[in-house]
Amino acid sequence: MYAWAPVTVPTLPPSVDVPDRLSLFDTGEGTIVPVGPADGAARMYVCGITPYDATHLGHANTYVAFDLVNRVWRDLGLEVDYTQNVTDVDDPLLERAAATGQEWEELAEDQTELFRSDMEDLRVLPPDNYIGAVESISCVIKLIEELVPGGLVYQVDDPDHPDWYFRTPEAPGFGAVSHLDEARMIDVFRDNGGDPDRPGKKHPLDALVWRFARPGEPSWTSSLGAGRPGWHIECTAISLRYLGPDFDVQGGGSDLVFPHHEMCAAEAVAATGQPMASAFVHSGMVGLHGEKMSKSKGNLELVSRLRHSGADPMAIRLALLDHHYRSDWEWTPDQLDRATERLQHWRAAAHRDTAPAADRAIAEMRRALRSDLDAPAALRAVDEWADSVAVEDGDPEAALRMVTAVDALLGIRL
Ligand code: 5CA
Ligand code: ZN
Repeated sequence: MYAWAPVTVPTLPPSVDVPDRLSLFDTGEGTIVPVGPADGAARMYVCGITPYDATHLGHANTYVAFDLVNRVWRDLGLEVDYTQNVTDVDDPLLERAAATGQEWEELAEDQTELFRSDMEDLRVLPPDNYIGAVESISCVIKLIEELVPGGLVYQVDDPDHPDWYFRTPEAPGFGAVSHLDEARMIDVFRDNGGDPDRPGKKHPLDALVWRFARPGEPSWTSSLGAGRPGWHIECTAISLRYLGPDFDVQGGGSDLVFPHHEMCAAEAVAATGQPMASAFVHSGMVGLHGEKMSKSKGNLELVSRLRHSGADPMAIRLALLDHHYRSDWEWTPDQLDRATERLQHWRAAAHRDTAPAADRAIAEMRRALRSDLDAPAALRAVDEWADSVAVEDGDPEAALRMVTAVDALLGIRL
């Protein structure tokens, strides 16, 4: 499917004394590691939305975090090959459509369109491949078919619905993303759309890969029977098809560490003999009223609602960037007020005729972002520069250099 409008990223002159690679926290390794190649193209997959409700600030925070990864890589001179999926057929979407009487395809299309406009407002760079589950059905079927001869997928012992399952715990390295013990995995799986207690499965952690058609549900014919894909295999198939194995970053919010990313990783290694990705990177959870912001609970603040109430999208983006990407935090409206003031302060400084040299601040921004995406420290470097503009004169070009750097590295238009 089409993504959203491209965003131009200006190029900056190099800085001295800054790291020459991006490092991020890899959930699997439990430590900060260099990510992406030294040159050439970096490959990133980020788990996309399930389009049954509008983009909330939690989603926005996750996509803005990975947008910084994209921008830092580009600033390092790398090409970026970025794929994101849209889970445009899955249980929650079908349930919402059934509850509201809307066609599921129409619900998915409407919400995906709203997501695109939210991403455009926030100046998030579009993925190179924006891929729906529905348009990937043949790719999913092919991947499952490839797993059949090795006995890694089987049909559950249920004559009415002999759904196909993947033998997740058989995959080499299973557990290396989340490091949970089996009892905990089973509990988390149960709470996150899994079915560990289903009779007829060979192991509680086996993952549904092809669900036989049920009355009233959409289905596609295949050698496996008429049905639709399970969730994890969707991202495995799409990432393998568009990025190949062992890509640089598999990303998403920390709610996806287990089961989703662990199970995708297991399917990919079983299918290819290679790891799915070199690093598994997770953004923190944004909460509202003491709980994780979520469509299912309905405790949301929407990007589109803030926009309609007059918020500058750059202030929304700045409010998100003021939190380190790995921290869990709560949204409160005063954060938008603070970000709006900060933006005004930066804009006032950027539009002066002369300004103090920007090179030190730009180097500091790069240093902060390349070191596990420390966006709050990068923002502080811009604050200091903007503060100094009030007291120091200097170079007529400096303000323009800062505007360009804030655009390229932070995606904020001044
Ligand atoms: N379609 C699947 C991924 S394949 C899915 O999880 N969709 S989602 O719409 O529920 O979430 C979309 C993205 O936003 C995921 O990367 C998820 O980890 C992230 N996300 C969801 N809720 C939050 C939250 N409260 N804070 C931060 N990120 C969140
Ligand atoms: Zn996914």
